[in-house]
Amino acid sequence: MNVRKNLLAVISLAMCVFPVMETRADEGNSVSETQQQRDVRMRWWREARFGMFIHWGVYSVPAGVHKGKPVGGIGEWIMSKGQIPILEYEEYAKQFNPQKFDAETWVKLAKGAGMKYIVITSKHHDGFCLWDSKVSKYDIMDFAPFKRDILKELAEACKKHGVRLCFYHSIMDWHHCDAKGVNFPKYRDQYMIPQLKELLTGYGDIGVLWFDGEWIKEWTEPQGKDLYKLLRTIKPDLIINNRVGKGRKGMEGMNKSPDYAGDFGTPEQTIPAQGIPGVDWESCMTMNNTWGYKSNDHKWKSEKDLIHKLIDIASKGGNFLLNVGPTAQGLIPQPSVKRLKEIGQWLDVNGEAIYGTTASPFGKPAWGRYTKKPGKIYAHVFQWPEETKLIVPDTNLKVSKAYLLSDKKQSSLPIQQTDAGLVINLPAKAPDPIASVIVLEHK
Ligand code: FHN
Repeated sequence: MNVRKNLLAVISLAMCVFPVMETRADEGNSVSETQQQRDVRMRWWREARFGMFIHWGVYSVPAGVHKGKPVGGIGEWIMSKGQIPILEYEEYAKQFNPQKFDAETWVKLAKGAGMKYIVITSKHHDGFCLWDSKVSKYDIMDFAPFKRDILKELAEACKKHGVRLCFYHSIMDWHHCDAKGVNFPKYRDQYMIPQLKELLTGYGDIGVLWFDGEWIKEWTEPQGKDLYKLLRTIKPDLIINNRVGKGRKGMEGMNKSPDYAGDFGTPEQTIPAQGIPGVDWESCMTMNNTWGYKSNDHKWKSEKDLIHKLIDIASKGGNFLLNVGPTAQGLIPQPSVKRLKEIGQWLDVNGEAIYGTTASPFGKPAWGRYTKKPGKIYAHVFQWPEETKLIVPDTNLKVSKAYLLSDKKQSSLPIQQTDAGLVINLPAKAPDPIASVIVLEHK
């Protein structure tokens, strides 16, 4: 036992003396762009509106249970919440062998759900890397029995199916011995930045780098700004979230300062009541109560709730990043699959009213939400009015035609302009019990 422990200690020590790659966080040139250039860079992301978040790693092995006892909190925090020492946690890494992982199945599931991009945890707080990192032995090729580069396989499947691949990356690292205290700059320059360069240069056309774990005291806004500049210098069209700096708070200030670190705000497990006017933003959310897989978390949000959340977010001008937490075998849990398929069916019919839309021109009506595109307003009706008349209280709107988006023939619904606004006469029954969309064409 002692021999084994000593060996593990040697391996852990070796983790700290990896080849030195001299890169400083502040070596990048400043990134300046016009509003028009920024709009071009952000375009695909703004149009996408819906993406898949994947939290996957070693934590899916214990799946919320350590030494036979359930550990409280979210699954990917088990190392911290369960106070599992590094060497003991590494044992889980050695068991991470997801034989049922099939990148194409995941990508097809995301695509079928109407998701346009995938953000996967390249490295979460536990420090384990899902790709073949040249500066780490604590990765899927060197430390786990699986010996397949998960990110490479996903990159290929995403390319094949036209889904944009993006990487989540944790600045905080519970495994690396330099990631804390005075040695942090060494971890940053010789480990974290070289790893980010690997991710940006070896895995195709990466859409977003999605940072997290930025709250540690070692990480500061100036470092975030420097890192932002460096990454945009390597890949000018890259989109980076606000957690590259300390931007999680005060998101209203984003996009207003030219050198603010980050391109979009990241409300978590919440939808801002009024959106975040003037700021690009994306709400990330779990389908149950955990990000990383937990065998004992069965508190699933309903399909209806998730579809309403997607519409609510789009009506406020945001994106929805909806999470799945695959198992240690590499399977996306069945309750997630079921929900994704149903969302996909709704989007098959109503996607026009979500993708490429912008925020509601008339706030939030009692019966549902609005989204819009040039010349069109989409009324998403959650509660079909019993009197079968829908009132759009904007008397100035010159609507030329109203029809149900689910109606392939686009048969006109009778409309009247009244003092109370535009009245649309609806059929007796809602075409969709979750949300029916009425298109209002206007001048
Ligand atoms: O601590 C993480 C958590 O595990 C999860 O990754 C979420 C996703 O946004 N972010 C952090 C908490 O803000």
